[in-house]
Amino acid sequence: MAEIKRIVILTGAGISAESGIDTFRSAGGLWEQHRVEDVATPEGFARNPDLVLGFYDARREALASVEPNDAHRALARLEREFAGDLLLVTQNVDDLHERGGSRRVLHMHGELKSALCAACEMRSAWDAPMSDRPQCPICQAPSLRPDVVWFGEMPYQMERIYAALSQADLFVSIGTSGAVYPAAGFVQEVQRTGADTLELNLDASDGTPFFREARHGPAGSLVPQWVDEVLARA
Ligand code: BV8
Repeated sequence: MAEIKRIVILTGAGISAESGIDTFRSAGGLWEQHRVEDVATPEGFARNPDLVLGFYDARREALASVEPNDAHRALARLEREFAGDLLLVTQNVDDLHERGGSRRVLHMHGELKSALCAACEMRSAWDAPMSDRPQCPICQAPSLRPDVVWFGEMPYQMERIYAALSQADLFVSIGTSGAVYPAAGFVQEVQRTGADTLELNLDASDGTPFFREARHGPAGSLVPQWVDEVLARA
C-alpha cells in the first residue's frame, strides 16, 4: 500500500445526521419540507426574502441544540496527528466540524454563522436572525443575506479545491449523496490522476460506482475506524 501523504476529504449532510441535523434528500429531509427553488436559489430570495431568511434563521438557531459526533471528532484528530497534507472540504453550512475540533475547514457552500451584505459584498461572522433586516456591521445597509451558496451560484474556493484534488494521493467522500455538482464531480476529477478513492456513506450514493472502495454504515462508527487505520499506518 503506497504511502499516503496528501488527503482530500469531502463531507456532506450525512456526517451531521447522527448529531440530529436533517439531511436534504432523506425521508422528511429538508427538501421534503421546502421547495429547493423557493428557499435555496437567488430567484427564490428575490421572490420571497421573508421565507428564505426564516428558513436559514431556523437552521442557524437549531445549531444551539446539536453537538458534534464521533465522526467530526475523529476528523479533528486526523488533522492534529496526520503528518501529511489534509484538506477538509465540506458542503455543510453547520459549524459542527469546528465544534468537533477541526481548525482548517473549507466550507464550499458557505456557513450559517456568516452574513453576506448584498450592498457592500462584505462578510461578517453572524449568529442572530436576519428576518428583522438587521444592519450590515460594516456599511450599515439593511441588506444582509445568508452567506450560503445557492443553486446557480458559484461555490467558494473552487481553485483551491481543484488544486488539492490534482495533488491528492487519496480522496475520501463522507455522508454525501453525490447528487449536487460540482462537488459530485470531484471523484471523477481524482480518478483521472490515478489517486485512491474511498466512500464512507450510510448506503450507496450516486457516486458509489466511481470509488475504488466503498464502506457503507453510519459515519459515527466508519470514520473513527478509518482514521485509526490511517494513523496506525502513518
Ligand atoms: C454551480 C447550501 C456554476 C445551501 C447547497 C452538472 C450537472 C447537473 C447539474 C449541474 C451541473 N453543474 C451545476 C449544476 C446545477 C446544480 C446541481 O448540481 N443541481 C443538481 C440538483 C443536479 N449545482 C449548482 O447550482 C452549484 N453551482 O454549479 O455554479 C458552476 C459550475 C461549475 C463549476 C463551478 C460553478 C451550487 C450547488 C450548491 C447548492 N447549495 N447547500 C443550504 O445548505 O441550504 S447544496 C446541498 O445539497 C448541500 O450543500 C450538498 O451540496 C447537496 C447535497 O446534499 P448532501 O450533503 O449530499 O445531503 P443528501 O441529503 O443529499 O445526502 C446525504 C447522504 O448522507 C445520503 O447519501 C445518505 O445515505 C448519507 N447519510 C445519511 N445518514 C448518514 C449518512 N452517511 C453516513 N452516516 C450517516 N449517519
